[in-house]
Amino acid sequence: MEFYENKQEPEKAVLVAVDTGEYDCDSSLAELEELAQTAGAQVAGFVSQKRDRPDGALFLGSGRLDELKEFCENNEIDVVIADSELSPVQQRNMEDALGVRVIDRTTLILDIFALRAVSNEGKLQVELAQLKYNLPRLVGQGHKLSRLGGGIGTRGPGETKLESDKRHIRRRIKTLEDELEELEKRRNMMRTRREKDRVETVVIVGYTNAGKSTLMNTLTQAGVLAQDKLFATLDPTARALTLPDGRKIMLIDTVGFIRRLPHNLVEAFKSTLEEAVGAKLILNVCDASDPECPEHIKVTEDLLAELGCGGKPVITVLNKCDLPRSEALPIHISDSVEISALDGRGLDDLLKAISDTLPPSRARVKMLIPYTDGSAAAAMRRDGVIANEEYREDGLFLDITADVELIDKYRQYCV
Ligand SMILES: Nc1nc2c(ncn2[C@@H]2O[C@H](COP(=O)(O)OP(=O)(O)OP(=O)(O)O)[C@@H](O)[C@H]2O)c(=O)[nH]1
Ligand SMILES: [Mg+2]
Repeated sequence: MEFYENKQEPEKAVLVAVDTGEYDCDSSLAELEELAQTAGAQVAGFVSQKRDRPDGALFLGSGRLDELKEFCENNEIDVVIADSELSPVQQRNMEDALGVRVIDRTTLILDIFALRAVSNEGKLQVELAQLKYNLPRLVGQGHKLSRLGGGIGTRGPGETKLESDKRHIRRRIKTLEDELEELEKRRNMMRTRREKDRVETVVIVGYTNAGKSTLMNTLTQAGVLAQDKLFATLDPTARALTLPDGRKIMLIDTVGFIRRLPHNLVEAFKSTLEEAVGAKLILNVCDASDPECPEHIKVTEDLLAELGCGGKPVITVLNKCDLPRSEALPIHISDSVEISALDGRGLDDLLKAISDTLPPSRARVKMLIPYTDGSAAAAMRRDGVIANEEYREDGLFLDITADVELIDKYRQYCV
């Protein structure tokens, strides 16, 4: 006898899109399917319609909507997922017309983040993003709220809160923002300490599922969860790594990016994404076997610019080169390294590229400081690690490793 405990049937979903020609509708729908599967749905069909813009009231044209309704009825569909953001009006009208739950791409992504959030900070960030997205959508829905009783798009910490009134939600948003601000302060303190200890940080960013966590694990044995799933990582993880030239750096793994990342999510995750802003070097990891790879690199670059990282050195890491390289990629990409985080090839080149690109922060020099300059000797002693020192006739001789800026200040004493 077979016995299944708590076995839930996957929700059956239809994905709908309006093809306005603004972006590649097919590849966007394929990605939406992956997102839906990640959230636990089974995709039963696709409906797309070419239009100049989505219908203001119904999203699709009324004819296509009727077809969709028939499909939903014939296939016992639980949820319809739109590939763009729906206005509150569109969502309500579609639900009324179709008789099934209707959610949009943003709600789906927020839902996956809610499933994935582990740390306290991650959970607070997702809840904040959900509440901010849902708040304007509660207008005039009144009694309908109780319909949001489970399934994709309704999970996460925000779930029970949805039933309360807007004032309550606004208060909750304020509380969350305050708590997150506290956590951000603590994070900033840790960053300041790292800067004081002069540990340079290198941040791994890139499109979701590119292999960032796998790379982190291969380089540092960090044991970060790496999965063939979208948004496996939400919380940044930092691990120490020693470069071939002996320098110690801090490597940081971060949440993956995706095209048209919900704005509220970028806002909410700003403090964790700001790890990228504090870093000395950025590794933009991409899946070089994916035909969409050039687009993924671009999305990441744009988001980095939005976060204020423009001008920082970036190494484009073409990952998964154990698989055939996508023909969509140009032959030559500047400042790029080909690797496989899985089988380890190219990692030496990557470490060398990191060494070469990271500006040196410490150097070993020999100095002869005249006894008349007591403050120079004191400053060098305070900062540096002394390998050898001698009191000579013409001054204090130091064989010392110190900060390059400090050495520069007393350059005249270098011998
Ligand atoms: N063939 C191949 N697969 C890889 C390689 N690197 C990672 N993968 C696979 O790609 C999938 C995603 O890897 P992750 O390391 O979780 O990707 P990520 O970029 O951290 O993803 P998110 O945290 O979801 O943004 C996993 O199934 C990995 O095993 C590689 O070099 N070659
Ligand atoms: Mg990851």
